[in-house]
Amino acid sequence: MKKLILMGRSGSGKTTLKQALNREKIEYCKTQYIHHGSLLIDTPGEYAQTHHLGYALALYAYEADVVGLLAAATENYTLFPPNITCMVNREVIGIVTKINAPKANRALAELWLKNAGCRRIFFVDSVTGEGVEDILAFLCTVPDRKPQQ
Ligand SMILES: Nc1nc2c(ncn2[C@@H]2O[C@H](COP(=O)(O)OP(=O)(O)OP(=O)(O)O)[C@@H](O)[C@H]2O)c(=O)[nH]1
Ligand SMILES: [Mg+2]
Repeated sequence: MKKLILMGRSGSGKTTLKQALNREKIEYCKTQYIHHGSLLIDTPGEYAQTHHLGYALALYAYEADVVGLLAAATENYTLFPPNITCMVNREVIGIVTKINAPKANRALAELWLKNAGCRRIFFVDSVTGEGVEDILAFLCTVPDRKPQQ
């Protein structure tokens, strides 16, 4: 499977999504440092929220096959500037979390992620599990490669 690194502000749902993808018990646990697992890399939101730590995230992306930018459907502004995806040379997907929360605005979060440069967007509720299989199926796909001559 492809390894996914999760990035986004604190509270956007990175750890909860990690637990859902790993089929672990869903429980709140503040991320204090980067967790590097076999399928997923979970990062603290403060890395995305602090200018100089953002460069560390860009470097850490090399450890993964795919970068996941998270935006909760409840967020009222975005951290991601336009075309931020060009900072990394990995495929970048957008993940909208908390899609069933009261006052969730999926469309706005999707727009922010597309504006950041994500072409493919997933929609999840990590607590109910909705949409989690779609991400797992994507991580299982092997990119088409031309046979070597
Ligand atoms: N309903 C719902 N709640 C969610 C979802 N994702 C996260 N939450 C809740 O949002 C809160 C914060 O989630 P975390 O997964 O800890 O957020 P995080 O991005 O890992 O935050 P940091 O570790 O601080 O960077 C928790 O109380 C979760 O239960 C979701 O998809 N749906
Ligand atoms: Mg966390």
